[in-house]
Amino acid sequence: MRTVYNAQHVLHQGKVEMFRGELVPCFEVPSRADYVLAALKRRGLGPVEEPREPDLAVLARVHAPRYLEFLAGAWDEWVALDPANAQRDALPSCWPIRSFRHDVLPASFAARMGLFSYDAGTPLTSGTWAAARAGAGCALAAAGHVLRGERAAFALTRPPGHHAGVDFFGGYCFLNNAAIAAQALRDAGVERVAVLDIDYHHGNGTQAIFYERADVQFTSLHGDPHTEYPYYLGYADEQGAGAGLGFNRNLPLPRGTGFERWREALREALRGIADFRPGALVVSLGLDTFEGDPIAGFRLATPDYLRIGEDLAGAGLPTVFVFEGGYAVEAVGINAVNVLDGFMHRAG
Ligand code: SP5
Ligand code: ZN
Repeated sequence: MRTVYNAQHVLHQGKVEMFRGELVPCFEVPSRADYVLAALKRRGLGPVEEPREPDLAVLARVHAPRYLEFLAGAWDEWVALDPANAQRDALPSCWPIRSFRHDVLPASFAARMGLFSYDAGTPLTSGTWAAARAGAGCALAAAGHVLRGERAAFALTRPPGHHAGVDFFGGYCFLNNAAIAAQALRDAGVERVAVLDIDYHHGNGTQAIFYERADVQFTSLHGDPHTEYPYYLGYADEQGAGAGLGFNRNLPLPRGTGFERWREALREALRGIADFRPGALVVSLGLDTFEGDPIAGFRLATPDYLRIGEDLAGAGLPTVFVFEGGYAVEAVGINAVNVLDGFMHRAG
């Protein structure tokens, strides 16, 4: 399997995120991608390439132009507020929730940070835009390989993407790489695309992007939002709306879920995907389902990821894997590569 690697990921290095009233060191660190790359090479999984920069017009197939413009200029605006800001991450602290206006674009940078985000855990840094944009390019290039007939391809990038919506960042995500890949497959003529999200956290951004569409089906296996981040989306009764009714499926599982039960949910998800008869599959590949993950609560073990890859290959679909979460950094590489390795074994 070919890997499209975002060498620019290191440009995004958040220092701190808000947690229980304190700024704590970021969980989403550059070494995550380094561990995956090292494990890929050790396993000899296939060629690793770096893509070219994507056009902004392609990103605008998923994201709002005013959001992309904001991201592109945000760091310069932040530093213009105070030169000392060059040493600090930008974090939002004020949000326009119910009863506030969303149509007005405020002049204040702090106000726009809040307008375009939903949590205080997602620092915007000097290299965030460059890293995120190059990462979207990886997702597009991986989709391109699959369109040209490859069985599967892997977009290895950070920051992750599945929490980012049409016009908001959050959950360590800025551009929704999986959604951008799915839209690229649609734009190239694949009539129906399935997105399967197996990160521990519900893919609220991806769900929201496709919620009213029948051409992209979204299925997610995740920690029950009653207790788990992102809390406000990911419940089983969210089935899509309008033309998209019936094309969204959430399978929340309780904190503490082990592999046997998780795998039953995966198989249930795969049955729903088969019924949709998609031409391609995009997998949001989070590895924070691992028992050793510091911010999540499932109990999957390293060998289980081989079985996941095998089950995914059993769907028989051209597949784009997109790297998402996974914060037990020393295990994230082996676990990710186990999925891909299991997939290729079963795919033959
Ligand atoms: C892509 C992805 O996996 N994003 C996840 C974002 C989660 N951010 C909120 C983290 C809440 C952390 N709770 C920590 C418990 C530590 N003991
Ligand atoms: Zn996650």
